[in-house]
Amino acid sequence: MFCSELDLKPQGKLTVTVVKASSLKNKEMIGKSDPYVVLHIRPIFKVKTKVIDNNLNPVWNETFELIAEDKETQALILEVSYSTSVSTVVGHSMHAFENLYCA
Ligand SMILES: [Ca+2]
Repeated sequence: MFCSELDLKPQGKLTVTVVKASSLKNKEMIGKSDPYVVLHIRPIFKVKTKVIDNNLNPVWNETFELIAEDKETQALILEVSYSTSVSTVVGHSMHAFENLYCA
């Protein structure tokens, strides 16, 4: 039987607050890098914070709600990127749901 990813039924809603990052590496020759965070559980539902210009210790304090369909196999992915002409991911982290409070 064919079962596509789209058939997954939501199991829970995850509220994530992206607070801040610190001591990011500067990648710009002039000025400082402009970081933002992209987060997702499934790659087709990505959300992102606003870009904070010229700050290597950015504070976002932005809250997102993400839907999790399968807490056994899915995880929360967070990626810090810099806003440039070329997209560069400078760091990412993955959080298995057993380590998170899932409402
Ligand atoms: Ca900049």
